[in-house]
Amino acid sequence: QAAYSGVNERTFLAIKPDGVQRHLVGEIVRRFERKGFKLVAMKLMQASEDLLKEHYVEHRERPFYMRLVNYMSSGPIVAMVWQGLDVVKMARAMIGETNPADAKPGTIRGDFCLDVGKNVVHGSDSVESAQREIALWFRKDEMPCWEDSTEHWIY
Ligand code: ABT
Ligand code: MG
Repeated sequence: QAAYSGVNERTFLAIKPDGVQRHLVGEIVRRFERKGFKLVAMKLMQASEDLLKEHYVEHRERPFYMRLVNYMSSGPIVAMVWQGLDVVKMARAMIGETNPADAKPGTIRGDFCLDVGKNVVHGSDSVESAQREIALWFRKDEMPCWEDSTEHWIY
């Protein structure tokens, strides 16, 4: 797995089943596009229980682990990879706090949800998590190469 940094930093984002059901896909994708990040990969998929258990392996001892896996497998997810300067940290800032009650207005969770157990979107919490999650969710041939011609206006 290549190490990405600087303007090539990558993160894994996912629109959770509630986000898809509530027709928030366009709204969420739009925010990351307008910010200036580059879309590297995207697929609508039904995640398997095994994949979700692995994705949330850090929480396996927590009481909410199986509820979380069930929720995440309750409908299709939009799995995505986005790229750009500090994208891991900036995407987390755009997503907002885990608990929507603490998420500031203007963030995705601050604007679109109420419940910590249905918080619309996932973002990797570190560059290391991002690398692990991208490798878990995407094959290399699902990330086509393309030049973003606006990049010289962004950096
Ligand atoms: P994710 O982006 O889904 O990983 O959320 P985030 O990193 O903001 O928060 P963490 B701590 O990783 O929570 C993962 C999911 O677990 C849910 N959760 C968390 C609970 O339901 N109860 C809790 O007490 C905690 C700490 C919220 C997250 N997913 N959802 N929805
Ligand atoms: Mg997390």
